Amino acid sequence: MSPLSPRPQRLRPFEPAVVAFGSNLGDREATIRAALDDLAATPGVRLDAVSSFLETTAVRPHGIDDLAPRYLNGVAMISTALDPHALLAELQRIEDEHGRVRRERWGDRTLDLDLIAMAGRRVDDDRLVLPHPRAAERRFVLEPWLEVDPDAELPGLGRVDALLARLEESREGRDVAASGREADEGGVS
Ligand code: A4P
Ligand code: MG
Repeated sequence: MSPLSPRPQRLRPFEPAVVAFGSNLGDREATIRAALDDLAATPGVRLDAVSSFLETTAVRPHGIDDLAPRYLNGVAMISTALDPHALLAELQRIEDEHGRVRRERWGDRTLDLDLIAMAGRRVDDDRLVLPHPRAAERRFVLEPWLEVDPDAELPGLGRVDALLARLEESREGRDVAASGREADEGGVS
């Protein structure tokens, strides 16, 4: 006997997640806009809000690099029925489709999509660390996140407004110590 209706499925509830985006090669704004469209079109993903795009100085493993192409950075709030690893795989697929080449750590890129947090989940394995281990130190993540969610919290680390204030304080301290060196827009890494 053939079933009259589709087989029953257990549907996963949608969970909120935060995706940070960055680009410092090519037509940065066009790439980010196309990537956000791709994200919104991904099955199991809803795009809820997008921050404005910030222009920031590149952060390299050795520090701020004023000579590197500048980034456009921002944050997208999504809801997703995907599990964290499946979502990461979709983010990496979108990066690849927009010409992302992985040559060096923190190297220039057409598109970077990082999963910053997903509800209160903690993950720590070879492929994924959640919350993103460097998010709390990066102004280019915290500032746009706060813009779209003034009550945002980084699981285990506290409110994003407090983390951003702490970052600004330490930055001011560093700027005084460096006696007038221009402030970094890219945060500390
Ligand atoms: N991975 C683990 N956890 C995560 C996560 N939560 N989200 C793994 C995304 N990926 C995660 O990433 C390397 C590996 O991290 C992935 O294979 C994934 O399994 P990648 O995107 O290939 O390389 P990456 O981005 O160069 O490395 P990394 O260490 O993730 O760098 P970040 O922290 O993303 O920093 N300066 C400015 N101004 N703006 C920027 O956006 N971005 C970076 C990259 C450096 N400097 C920047 C900016
Ligand atoms: Mg990345």
